[in-house]
Amino acid sequence: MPRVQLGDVTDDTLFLTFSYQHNLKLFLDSSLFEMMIHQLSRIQDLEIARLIAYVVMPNHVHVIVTSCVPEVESILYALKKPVSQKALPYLKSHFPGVYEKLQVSTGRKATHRFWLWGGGHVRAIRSHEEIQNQIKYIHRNPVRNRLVERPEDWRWSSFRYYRTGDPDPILVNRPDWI
Ligand code: NI
Repeated sequence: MPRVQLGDVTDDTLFLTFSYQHNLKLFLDSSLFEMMIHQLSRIQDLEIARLIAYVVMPNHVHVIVTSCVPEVESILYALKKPVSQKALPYLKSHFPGVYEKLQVSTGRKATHRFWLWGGGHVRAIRSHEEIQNQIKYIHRNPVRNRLVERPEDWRWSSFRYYRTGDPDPILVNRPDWI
């Protein structure tokens, strides 16, 4: 994972992307999406990071956060670990064929891995303009991937909050200059 130096004004703002094992579409029903959404809201409650925008896609997640901790790894860990702990048993019982595909062998031991190995992609966002562009990028992701026709039709993003102030499913920290 690239090291990101935190500390300057907008340097605390991070664009995080992480994918599921083998880039599979693992978010197969609303329970799985809700596990990720729940964890996004948890990192705010735990004051690990403040959410600015997010989208949960069937095979990856994009999040823009303002970090409240010095280590990016802590944010990623807090977001990913609890989700895989819940999602793996859920996939095992509801989608056993998919669960089987997640098996990886580490040395002699076979295990199942939910997240793509390697931590994901982390980038510091350096300007207001860039934050604005990345928020648009995130919100349009489901449209670009032809999942829905309009960004507001995708339930698992912060778009509706930006458009209407609707805090469901998560209240995010919309910068006041947007
Ligand atoms: Ni994407």
